[in-house]
Amino acid sequence: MLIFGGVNSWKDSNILQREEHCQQRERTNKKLNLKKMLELVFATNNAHKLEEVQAIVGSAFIIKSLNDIDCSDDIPETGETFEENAKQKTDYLVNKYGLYCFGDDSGLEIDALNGEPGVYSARYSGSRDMEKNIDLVLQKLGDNTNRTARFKTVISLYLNEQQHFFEGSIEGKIIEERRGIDGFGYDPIFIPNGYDRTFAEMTAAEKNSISHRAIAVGKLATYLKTK
Ligand code: ITT
Repeated sequence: MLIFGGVNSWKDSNILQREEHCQQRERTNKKLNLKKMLELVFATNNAHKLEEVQAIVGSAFIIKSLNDIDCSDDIPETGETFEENAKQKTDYLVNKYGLYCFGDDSGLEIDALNGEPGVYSARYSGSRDMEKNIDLVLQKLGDNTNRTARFKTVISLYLNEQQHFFEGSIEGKIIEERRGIDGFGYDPIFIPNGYDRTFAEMTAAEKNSISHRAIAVGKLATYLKTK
């Protein structure tokens, strides 16, 4: 009986050890699950924007693209403001996939064109062809000496059943001819105040340190770090 008792005690301590291992694994899994909450889907099909945002947010957060979740839908953007459009993007992902996510809407507002192209920036000329969109802006501005403009971004975040907005903008001016080959969109014709180079003449790091998106994403990242 003593021997059996001894074996049983040995078995008991083994079971206790295994239980301790299981609890340890559960604690680790819980930590990993908490980390998983920092995986967010960015509702965009624009690879440049995804790169810019990942560079600004850094490695503390895992940003997944629509591609990563096999979403090839053309998410509607029918709002009249950047805020409405950004929210439309996150609403779409929340309703269809139930995912924590963020989406942005950005664009260029030119004072002499009454805020155009604004929410129509991506398809100002009727197509996504940026050569045509820039041509149209330059043609509409003509030799108007009022060249003031700004890029704006509004980010909609859906996290923990709550909706948040983060905004960023950068003032500048529209020049008469394209300059530079980096960046995307209207970068070749936009010079931010305090600089003498267009966004397209800056390195990605330079643009990311001052851009409308950098400001909005910076606010998003600061908020996420509190989570
Ligand atoms: P998604 O909707 O898929 O995210 P998009 O290209 O439509 O990609 P936005 O709605 O945010 O991107 O921006 C609309 C347009 O505004 C974009 O296509 C560009 O032409 C212009 N734009 C936005 N951010 C810009 C930037 O940093 N530099 C130059 N142009 C920009």
